[in-house]
Amino acid sequence: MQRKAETQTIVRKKDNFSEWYSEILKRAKILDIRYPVKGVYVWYPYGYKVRNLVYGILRSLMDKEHEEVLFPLLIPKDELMKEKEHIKGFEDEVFWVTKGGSTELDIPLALRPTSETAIYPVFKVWIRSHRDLPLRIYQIVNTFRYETRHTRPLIRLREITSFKEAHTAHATRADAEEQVKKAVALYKSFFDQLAVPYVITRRPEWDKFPGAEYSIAFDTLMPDGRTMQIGTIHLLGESFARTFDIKYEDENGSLQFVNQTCYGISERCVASVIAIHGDDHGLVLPPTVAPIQVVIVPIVFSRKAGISNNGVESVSVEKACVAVYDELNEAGIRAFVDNSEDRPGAKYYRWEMKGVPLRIEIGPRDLKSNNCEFVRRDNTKRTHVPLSDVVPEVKRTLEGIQGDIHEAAKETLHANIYKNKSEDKMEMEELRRKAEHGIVSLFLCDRERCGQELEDQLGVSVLGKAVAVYEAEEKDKSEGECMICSRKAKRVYVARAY
Ligand code: A5A
Ligand code: ZN
Repeated sequence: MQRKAETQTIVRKKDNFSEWYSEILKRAKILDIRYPVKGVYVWYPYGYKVRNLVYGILRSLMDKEHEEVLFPLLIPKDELMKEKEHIKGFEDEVFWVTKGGSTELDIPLALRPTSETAIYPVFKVWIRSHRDLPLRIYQIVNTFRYETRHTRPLIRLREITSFKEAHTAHATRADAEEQVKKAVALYKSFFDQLAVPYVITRRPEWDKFPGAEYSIAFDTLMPDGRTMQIGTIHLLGESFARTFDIKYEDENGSLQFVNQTCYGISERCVASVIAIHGDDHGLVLPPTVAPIQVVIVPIVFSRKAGISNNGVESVSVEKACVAVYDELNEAGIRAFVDNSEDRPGAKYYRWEMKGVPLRIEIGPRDLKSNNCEFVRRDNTKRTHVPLSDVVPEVKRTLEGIQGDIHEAAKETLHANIYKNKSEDKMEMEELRRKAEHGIVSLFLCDRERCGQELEDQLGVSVLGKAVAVYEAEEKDKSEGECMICSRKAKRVYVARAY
């Protein structure tokens, strides 16, 4: 069969995830990786449409309680260097602009690796009184990080093109902590809408955001068994406020430092959608972010026995396709009629690769019985649907697909979390093997030395303690013995991480 031969040319996701991922980005026209700068890539039109739908969801969530702003890309060196902890974490990752033409600049300018040091000097002049608080802003911009580890499209970039960073300022620490919880809820809702499952952890002390009091991270599990951090939320407390002198006058007229938070998401969110849902035929897009939710294919050139390519029939089939398109369009569903000259098989292949959630086929025989055929991208199931029910049936089917791929992804994640019990007395070698397929939950104390040793022995990263406050399923307050030093310890998640 022709179609099979075409699809077989992709390496299987299970066999070589990394190669599969690169192939998909290229064939589904998401990202062109041929740009001649390391860690810097080009969005194709189709990829950019997916990106905009994903960020549209994020924007609409953010806009409820934040205002969008746009700060400059360039940060003067003296501002960037002010916060000691912050710069310690970032100095090796900064790109510098040092010349204007052939003239050395008086003050070198950094390309923002993140925008705390661009935004907070301005917060100092924006914030005067308690009436200016809470202040909640965000921007979606490009940021630059001179990553020295292996760069990867959408995952580890030197130019992050779609960095959503929120920055908030509050009167009290309690208000800031409340904001952290709200941000966690917001990110949950965002990733739920992408059908991307996650674990939420509080990062260990030695691996928090530079300048933060603590950091909370969302991690998802990639098909190769490694975790990827897809978003972080940081309680900054007063550290930046003290450095940048951000004060407000409280109700009694005395000056107080603000309490801050910040939280960020990059195009890793797009990478996670592609990686988690895609299969050996290409992308599988959740309907929420599919640029085309339904592709309508007229079956007029089919060589299937019994279907003639009669001119009259072709015309009425095409008319029926356009009528279905109009109805769907009217109902706010993103539809497309593929009336190109290609064989139906070539069309199927193309739209499967692009991850269109639902295909509707209409041929002369369907028309005679006033039917059409639905074919789901996620499970290839075929159903006959009366033409009069197309709109409600499409809505129902798209919801079904969204729910089913989300459930399947959650199942995969949870099936790959291995909970090690103290009494199991598992050997390190056995745990290391478990960590090759996913996340291991084990007892580890807070000391950095134990964390380092465990990371070395298992070849993993410590993700941190599960955030029990936010995750009903992680009510596990049990204590055990640290795997390394046998002192009292809490559970942490560890995994091989991207
Ligand atoms: N100012 C805060 C929000 C901040 O910068 N946090 S962060 O450093 O943790 O970055 C936020 C998120 O951006 C990370 O959780 C990660 O998902 C993503 N990210 C970080 N470096 C990246 C890179 N080089 N390429 C792609 N995404 C990256
Ligand atoms: Zn220990």
